[in-house]
Amino acid sequence: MKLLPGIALAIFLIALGLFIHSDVAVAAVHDAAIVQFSTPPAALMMTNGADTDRQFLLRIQNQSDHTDPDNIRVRVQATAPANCTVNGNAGTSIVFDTVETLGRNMFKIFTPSELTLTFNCSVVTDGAVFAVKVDLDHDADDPLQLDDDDNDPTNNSITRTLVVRV
Ligand SMILES: [Ca+2]
Ligand SMILES: [Ca+2]
Ligand SMILES: [Ca+2]
Repeated sequence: MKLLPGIALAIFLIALGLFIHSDVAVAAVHDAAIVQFSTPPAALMMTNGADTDRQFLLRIQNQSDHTDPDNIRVRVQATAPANCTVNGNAGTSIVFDTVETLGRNMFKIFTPSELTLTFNCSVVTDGAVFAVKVDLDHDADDPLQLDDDDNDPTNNSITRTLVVRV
């Protein structure tokens, strides 16, 4: 019977498929990553009450090992020192918030024109510090900085600081 080897092969392939889709298979790696967060020079020359714009460049990547795409929430949070604001907000505020859908190994670049922040101090204090923090949330389902879906959270968050100079 020439049919038998074909049937045997079909059974083998079905069994292989069941194995791959069973819990025996290695769990997928889920990894959203910040691969670049470029900042302007850390010194921020300011005068009382004047807006100072600075541009940032952010590059993220889906480094998961599974082929189905992931939603990745990208949030940028700024913290202004006393007497100062970022984009008009005092204290800590979210200044950028979006969700990107990325396939395996795909990058997304947020250009400086998308990530321009406006710094202002009514009273400029030499040495005052602004902080700008990026957080990624794999699956876009968790509160800020509380992502619980990523196998490598070390590359999901990064903070840059800018120091005010008079
Ligand atoms: Ca990650
Ligand atoms: Ca999440
Ligand atoms: Ca979650």
